[in-house]
Amino acid sequence: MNNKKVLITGICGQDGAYLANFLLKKGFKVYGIYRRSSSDNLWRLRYFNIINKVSLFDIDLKESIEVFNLIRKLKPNQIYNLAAQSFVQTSFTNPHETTQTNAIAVLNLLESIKSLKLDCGFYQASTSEMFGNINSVKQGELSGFYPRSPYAVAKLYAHYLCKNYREAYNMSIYSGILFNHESPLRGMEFVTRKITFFLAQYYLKQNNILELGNIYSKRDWGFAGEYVEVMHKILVSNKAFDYVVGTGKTTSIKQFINYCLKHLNIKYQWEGMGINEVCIDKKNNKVFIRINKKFYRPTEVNFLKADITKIKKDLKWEPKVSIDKLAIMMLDEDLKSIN
Ligand code: NAP
Ligand code: G4F
Repeated sequence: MNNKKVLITGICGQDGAYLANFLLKKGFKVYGIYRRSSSDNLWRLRYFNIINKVSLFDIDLKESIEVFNLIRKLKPNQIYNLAAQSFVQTSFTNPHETTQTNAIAVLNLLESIKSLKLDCGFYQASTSEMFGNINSVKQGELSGFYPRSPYAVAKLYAHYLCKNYREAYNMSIYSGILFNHESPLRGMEFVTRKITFFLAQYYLKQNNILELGNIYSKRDWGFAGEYVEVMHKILVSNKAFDYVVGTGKTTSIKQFINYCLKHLNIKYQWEGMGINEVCIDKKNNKVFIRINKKFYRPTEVNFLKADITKIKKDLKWEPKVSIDKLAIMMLDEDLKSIN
């Protein structure tokens, strides 16, 4: 049993729950910041049966004094800053909240550690969204940034702030630039889970229509369960401060749907173009997927594909779960939960 203390912000989110479960198994004492809500937001901790194994603090990350007091009280050895307004679409409608949580709250966290002179490793959840539209075949640690949403702009501020505090004050701050990672615990608003949950329902009841936005954007999708282990690896390995984490493969939303349909053995046909594109169920000749432009973004990131040369070499890490396997994992869990 190690008695090291870790503090995870955003512990009730997808990554927070996977990371808490992983670190508990490693023997860490796990503390988490979450926001109490009238709707159930502890379901992911319940999924791993770890609610009673972690200590939870109901604090909004924007409340800098409360965050400071908690860090002063706990004196954690490691902090994983995973809390964020993480849905890109919402960042266009809610840019202030997004900026306060994703950028300014990070400043508050770093200032707390600095002023307390805490000997503490800090992990920042940076994102491939920061690359945005840089128009390169792959994106790695040395690529440029061209953020395309208030979400990505705020994350880029936090990313550079981490770099600056590390250099200016010699703090142990690490940034994982993670590409999209999904799981059965992914929020319903993100496109993979929106698709798997809908298709699982459709497979069982066949009575609904799925509406999507841009199905031609491409993402480098990996499995969240693997990626949280890398967060820890980056923080403890002490080799370099920034790492890109992804699979090195890219897939369109449409291809992801096709993987799902193949697994469910639904025979289908895509027809039409642009806003008029639809997917037809060959069994009954009915449209069950169509486009709705309300899901288009004002500015889109069309293409993401990670260059993982550095992490492979330094940390001997490679992803194991491919996107087609991930689609099956998510679908099977959704089928199980609906049944
Ligand atoms: P997630 O499921 O949305 O979890 C984020 C958590 O942060 C939620 O539990 C949310 O709680 C909490 N939170 C939001 N605002 C807060 C605030 N002001 N105070 C306290 N808690 C707050 O996101 P995720 O997929 O686990 O991602 C974890 C981190 O990695 C995020 O920073 C995200 O931006 C980053 N990231 C994710 C990916 C990915 O593909 N998953 C890729 C790159 C980077 P509420 O329920 O109360 O809102
Ligand atoms: O699933 P998404 O909402 O994820 P997005 O925007 O790539 O962001 C996720 O990954 C980032 C890492 O690159 C994280 F930083 C971020 O926190 C988050 O976890 O959308 C993926 C793609 C987009 O191109 C979007 O336009 O799917 C497209 N899409 C098409 N129809 C849709 C839909 N996205 C959503 N959410 N809903 C749709 O109906």
